[in-house]
Amino acid sequence: MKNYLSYSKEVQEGLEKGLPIVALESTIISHGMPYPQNVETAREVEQILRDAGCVPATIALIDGQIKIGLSDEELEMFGQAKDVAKASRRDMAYLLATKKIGATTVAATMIAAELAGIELFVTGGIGGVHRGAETTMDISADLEELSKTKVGVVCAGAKSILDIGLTLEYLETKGVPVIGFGTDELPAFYTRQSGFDVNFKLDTPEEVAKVLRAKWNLNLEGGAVIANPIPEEDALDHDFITNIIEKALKEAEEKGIHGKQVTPFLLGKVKELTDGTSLVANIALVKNNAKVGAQIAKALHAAK
Ligand code: PSU
Ligand code: MN
Repeated sequence: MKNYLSYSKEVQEGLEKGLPIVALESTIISHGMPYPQNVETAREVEQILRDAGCVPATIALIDGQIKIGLSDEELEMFGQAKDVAKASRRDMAYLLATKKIGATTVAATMIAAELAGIELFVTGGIGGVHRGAETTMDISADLEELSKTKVGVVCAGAKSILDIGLTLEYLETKGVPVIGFGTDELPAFYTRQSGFDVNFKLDTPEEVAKVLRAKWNLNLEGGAVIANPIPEEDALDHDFITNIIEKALKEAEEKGIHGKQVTPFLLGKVKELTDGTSLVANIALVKNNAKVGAQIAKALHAAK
């Protein structure tokens, strides 16, 4: 195992000093946002974590290695390169064995984080059950991973490009707790409301850390979704974004987009149709998640 893991200098030093480490994904950089905002956001999110006393570990696959922490040049490369594979659980072995470059999804980042002993991961949105999954069977591998890999995932809820109700049903079946950070209602990424309840509302990082610790002390495998709503001032209008998402979904269907292209296509389309306002909201919510995630990581670390 150790043969595949390669730590950045910063993460290595953080481990030696006993600092809390926070995992970050690279698919959001390579496939979730356009250049140069992707790299700018990645850098800012890392800095938010450092300023809060944590060590950022952006995870990616390079040259047969699972990188735990990227250099600035590597971040830039993931932001610019066009040939980066989107790497989920099923892609990892192939990409490592053939030494190709892979940007890790939520699922693959969780796997890498667990291997590296990192308990908390901050991102924007998780994958879920897609609308129409009853015929397409398009269900993100992120959900399965949440059921078996011991990492807490801070996100801004589930986007309504997904079927949020079915996503919650799937998570329930798989035993994955969905925690609302300061909210009873699951946020829907660009908006604070989804019309669906979370399982548990918790108001402080310490409470979240206690629940995660209890889960893992019980040897219950898997992680948890910690849903943190987008700040009020950055949220998009519900009807506006719903309308746009409908258009994006329709276009994806007409074009026959399927498999791993679905989520990147929809994100890109939504950005285009909103004239970039969805990107501004996306950046704001990821940074907000980093602020909350840093506090949870510290509380988890203190309670170890
Ligand atoms: N949602 C976002 N931005 C993203 C993703 C999801 O708002 O970048 C990425 C994450 O890496 C997530 C992946 O793990 O898309 C899910 O892809 P799929 O639906 O193909 O499993
Ligand atoms: Mn899919």
